[in-house]
Amino acid sequence: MDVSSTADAIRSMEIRGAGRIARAGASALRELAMSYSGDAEGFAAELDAAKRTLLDSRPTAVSLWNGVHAVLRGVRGCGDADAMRERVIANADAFIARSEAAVREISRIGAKRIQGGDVIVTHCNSSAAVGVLKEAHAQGKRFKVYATESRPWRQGLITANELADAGIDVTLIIDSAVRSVMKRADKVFVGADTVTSHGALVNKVGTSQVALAAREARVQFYVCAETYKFSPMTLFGDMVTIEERSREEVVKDGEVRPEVKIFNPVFDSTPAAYIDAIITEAGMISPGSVYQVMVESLGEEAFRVEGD
Ligand code: RI2
Repeated sequence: MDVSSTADAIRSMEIRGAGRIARAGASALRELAMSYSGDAEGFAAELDAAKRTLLDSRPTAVSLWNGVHAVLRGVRGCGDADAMRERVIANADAFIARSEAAVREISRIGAKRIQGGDVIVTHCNSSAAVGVLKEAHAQGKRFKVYATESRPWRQGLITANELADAGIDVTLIIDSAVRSVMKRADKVFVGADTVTSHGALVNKVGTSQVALAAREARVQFYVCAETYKFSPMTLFGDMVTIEERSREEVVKDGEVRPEVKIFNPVFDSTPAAYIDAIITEAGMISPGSVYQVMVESLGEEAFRVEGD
């Protein structure tokens, strides 16, 4: 898929999930490199425009930003167009492989936190969190999962189907039932769109309510996040932009009077204090260790990008 169709598919959520959009961005840049036949200067300009198009598609998940910058790293210093092309392709392949390997490693590490008989809550649809649950089940552990519906896109149905396909005992609940089931829960596993340098989690709207209910019920709250979901920009005080989407996603035409305003934020922020641990491919870390792990795994170059 080329850059503009990839950006369209990300914007319309045909391609969704923080990890998936990052890999899709990387492979669109790879495709651009494969098909480009002009000189180095023209290539640099095209890559720059492609970067903007991809980053403008959805604003919140830093995975896309980190993925795009990982692919473009070092390309400008390559000299001619052929060397630049090779660099983009090698970077894209490395990023995609690293991203897929990270989900497998998170699944392996996270599965150790699950015990037979556990009652687990998850929110929305995270491939990292689902990976943990599927791995624990594959290891023979038997547990129950409550999956929230996750209005308005209802990604919870994807989660419920994925878990049911794997043979896991799963119950779908509406979002507002989360506090009712939390009383019988042992653990929460959710994914991440962005983790800030001070350990706060930006994830699907409603995650902070799940965390609040978990804290009240003294239920452990785990975040499953590849380290490329850690945001270097937050270290310099940048705020994470919370995407807002259209009213049509919440109500159909004619369902409410036109003067009724609709607020449809896609993500929310859960403070570090509500998080027991973040399960990454580099290990299970406390929210307070995000900065150190971020520097080690993203590399210092990730902090030196200008103009974004
Ligand atoms: P993985 C999703 O966002 C959800 O918020 C989910 O928790 C997060 O991405 C991470 O997903 P959306 O694209 O990368 O559905 O773990 O808005 O798959």
